[in-house]
Amino acid sequence: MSVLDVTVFPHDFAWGAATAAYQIEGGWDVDGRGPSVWDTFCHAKGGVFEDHTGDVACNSYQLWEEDLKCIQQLGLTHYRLSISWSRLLPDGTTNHVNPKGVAYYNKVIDDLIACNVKPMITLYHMDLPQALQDLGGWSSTEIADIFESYARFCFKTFGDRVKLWITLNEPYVCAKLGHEDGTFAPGIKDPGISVYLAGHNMLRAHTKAWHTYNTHFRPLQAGQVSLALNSDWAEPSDPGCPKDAAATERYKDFTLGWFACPVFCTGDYPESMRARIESRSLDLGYKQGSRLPRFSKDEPSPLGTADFFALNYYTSRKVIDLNGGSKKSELSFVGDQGAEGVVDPSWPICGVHWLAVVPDGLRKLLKYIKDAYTSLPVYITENGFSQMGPVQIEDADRCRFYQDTLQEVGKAVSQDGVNVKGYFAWSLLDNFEWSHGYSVRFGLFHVDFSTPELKRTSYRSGREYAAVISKHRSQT
Ligand code: GBH
Repeated sequence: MSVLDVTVFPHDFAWGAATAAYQIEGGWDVDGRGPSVWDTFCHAKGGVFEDHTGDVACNSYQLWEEDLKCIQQLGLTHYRLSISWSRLLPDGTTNHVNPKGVAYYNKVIDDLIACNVKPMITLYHMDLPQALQDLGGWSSTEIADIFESYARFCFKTFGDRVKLWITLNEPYVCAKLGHEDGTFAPGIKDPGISVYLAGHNMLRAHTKAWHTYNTHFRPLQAGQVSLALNSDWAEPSDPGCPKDAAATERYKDFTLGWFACPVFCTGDYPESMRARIESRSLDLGYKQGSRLPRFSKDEPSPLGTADFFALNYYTSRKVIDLNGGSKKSELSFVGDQGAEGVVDPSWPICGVHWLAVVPDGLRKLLKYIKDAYTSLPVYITENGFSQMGPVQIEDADRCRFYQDTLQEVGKAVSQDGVNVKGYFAWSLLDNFEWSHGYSVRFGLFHVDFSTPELKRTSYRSGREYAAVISKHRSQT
């Protein structure tokens, strides 16, 4: 990556890599861990490629020190990991704390700090304790207070050392894939209804956790809290077609705006979501009021409950208007959105089918976030490139991808004036890629899943990322 100009990045730029508990830890039933919805989803079979599970994954529960070596080889300044809620609190509530879970995350955090690496901790990355799913999960009103207690416990236990917190990872994915499409745990297929309820309760949960931090912990701990939002960049399929242009705005509202508008703009969902969902509920004869819940005046507003913007960006889409199509009469999220995102045939696909490589989409999205939502600092909390099929340790395509992407981030900083504070590559390691199991590899380090040692080996992209970081750190 020699051509990348690292001088455009601020001196205190966070150079990171990210992982998530269920995708790497394994140890699913050891040392008092309770099951999560992903254990249930995988063990039920049929939902994941070749019935792979996260039972062992990278075994980071036992091999943490191997992960730490990878982190050190990269020279990361920051490492983003998530806590397995049910490892810490086996039934999801603070009635039962698992001391071995506390000890594990204490060791991880202490080791990182001893190596001069700052932890960024995600409280929730898709793995709801099964005991809470049994009570209704994200569809239940009570979940917000239960999440708040969990967050409070984490702030109290780890917040003396952890200064960057993400409450929820990708509420869009959890709500839509988990409660509308049923392709992610908990595997609920309830089109057009549960998706909005789950999203709403996630926003309520995030809001309560942020307020708890703000009131009770920030004065002493002085950290920052946000939630990580995923979004594609989107442009009209036919730029001259007003219907596609309007569909593109709806696509952005239903993806990013759904969560960004309540938190960063108005305290409520985007106007386009309210209008569409309400009028379509009427048209389709849905009788139980609006499917899009309202924020209660008796609870704190989501507005202002983020100290920075955390963005997960992977890909871009061209958007076509769907209003005339078959979705018109269908009660569903996509029907409500009235728009469909498609891959431009000129974009290369890297590995997994949905990942069209569009590095300049990230620059455009960063500018859009600054113009439409907030001038708060932005952390890119995930971005990456996958491989499928035969392993290529000399992953030239991924090297080019990181070089191009970092160049675009540099332009967002130096030319568009976006206050980007950090970049986290997804992922530190090859890991359990949800419904694709181990068939899709996102790591900077290869993991040999065929032997129990689960040996980690740097890809060439890992070595090149390390070189970029070292060059930047030596200049500042
Ligand atoms: C992230 O989601 C996750 O946070 C992370 O855990 C994951 O490993 C990583 O991406 C790589 O996938 O199959 O057509 O329904 C990224 C956002 C949104 C991308 C849902 C895949 C599914 C497209 N994801 N999308 S499809």
